[in-house]
Amino acid sequence: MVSELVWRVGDVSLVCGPRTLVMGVLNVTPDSFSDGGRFFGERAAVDRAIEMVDEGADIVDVGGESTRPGSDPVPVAEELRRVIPVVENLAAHVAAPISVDTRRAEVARAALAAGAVIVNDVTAGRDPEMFDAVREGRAGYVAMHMRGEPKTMQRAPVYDDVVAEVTEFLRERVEAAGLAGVETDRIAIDPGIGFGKDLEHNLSLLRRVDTLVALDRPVVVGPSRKRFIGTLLDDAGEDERLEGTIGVASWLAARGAHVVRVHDVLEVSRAVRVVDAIARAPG
Ligand code: HH2
Repeated sequence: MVSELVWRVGDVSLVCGPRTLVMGVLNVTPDSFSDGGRFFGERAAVDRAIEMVDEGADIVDVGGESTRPGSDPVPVAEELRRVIPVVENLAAHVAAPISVDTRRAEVARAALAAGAVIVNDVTAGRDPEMFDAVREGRAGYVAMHMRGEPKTMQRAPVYDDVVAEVTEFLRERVEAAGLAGVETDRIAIDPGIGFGKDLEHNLSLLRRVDTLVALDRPVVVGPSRKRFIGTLLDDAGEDERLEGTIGVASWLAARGAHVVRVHDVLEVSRAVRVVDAIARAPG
């Protein structure tokens, strides 16, 4: 059995625990590592979001800036231009809660005003205004761990004890957001698979995901099509990582993670439904 937590996002209460929730990735960027360019047009983005909800997405996560290793930051005006019309359109057409994947408070504020209810922040609040934006917008919040910056984060990252360090970082970020007035039941945590971590770091964090679950906040994990899966599968390309992604999502479902962030919503939803029936039923 997985303990039940309520994650408040806007006026919605997402029940985390009885089943694994699926966050569908919608990158409205020309350059994201696996789906860049595919959903860049507004119509294509809305169609894909509707499809993802039909496929089982509980949350749709819209991102306008790629944070893949080696990527350059996007000017804020460009990020706003990419994200806000899509969020507005989705808020009108999609029943699932909409999340905005941004590290900028300005983008978060505009997206919340346009109808998003979650801010997914890969920097866990490096923008000094971010916690204020989340509090004022009554948003749900994902605080993710990243070592360094996307441009350079994969240059030989070093930890003494990656699980302990990431856990302590996230614990401290929940506390910092709380001190800034963000209610604790609005905050989720994410170990940031692939963000300043090598293969062994990623595997350790996945192996010990129970350490994060023990922090009593919803745990979000984004393994989808990431490089570590390719590395484990004889350098499989991004379009050859579906089975590996399903494997990781199933592991996470069995170990009590609350939300998996994935591109392949249909396949992963179906896999975690089966795992949940085994791992999360009472008795
Ligand atoms: N991973 C990516 C982006 N945002 N957010 C959370 N909370 N957790 C993650 O693991 C995570 C994330 C990177 O993946 P993707 O969005 O597919 O690629 P890109 O950054 O190139 O757009």
